[in-house]
Amino acid sequence: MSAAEPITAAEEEVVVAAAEKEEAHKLERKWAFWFDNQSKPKQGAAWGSSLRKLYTFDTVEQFWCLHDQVFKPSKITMNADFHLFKEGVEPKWEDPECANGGKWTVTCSRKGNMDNLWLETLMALIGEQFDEADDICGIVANARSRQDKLCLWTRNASNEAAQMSIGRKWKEILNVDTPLTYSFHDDSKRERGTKGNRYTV
Ligand code: MGP
Repeated sequence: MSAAEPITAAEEEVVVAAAEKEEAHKLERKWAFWFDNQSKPKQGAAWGSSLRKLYTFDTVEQFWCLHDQVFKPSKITMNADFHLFKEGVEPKWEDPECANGGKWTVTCSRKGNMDNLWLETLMALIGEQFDEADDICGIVANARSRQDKLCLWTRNASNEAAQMSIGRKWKEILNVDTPLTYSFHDDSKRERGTKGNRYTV
């Protein structure tokens, strides 16, 4: 290509790709958005049969694009869940990374603060703001008639010091006055609706 000639479409593509590559801000790790629409469960369907991984990303730019266009928990239907999990970890108790874990829960409202608390948490996760980041699996937004909530899943429930550090940090990030409670997945497995709160911040 000489300076006098106009750039071809193919050349333009190469230039744009190079520019995008240069500008993209790589995250510390790869993340995935998931969605589970349980608003119309099929009779007899096992839990998780409607759980889907939607997108993975590893740059700041991809994150904002996905967040702006798709992922606002206030928009999801009753009984649906949104998730942001580390790539390679499935948002279920059965995943080996989650099997011995548990979750911190904060109550919120789709009509009120849910989108804001969700976004603050997402930025803290992808920005690696938690000291115990390796102990975190991901976050779930649950739209529920009795109470919307966000749950931060962690890996090693019995490590109280790690969970307390994560819980305190999350509360600071969320900037809420309500208590955050921690439950073990093992307790949730045993009986539906059992709160079994083990830690509180
Ligand atoms: P939920 O969706 O996490 O909470 O679990 P919800 O709807 O607020 O209800 P509560 O139990 O906290 O009051 C609802 C139910 O879905 C559980 O009781 C399980 O039966 C099932 N379930 C939820 N999760 C996250 C899993 C999972 O990871 N694996 C399996 N096998 N079942 C799950």
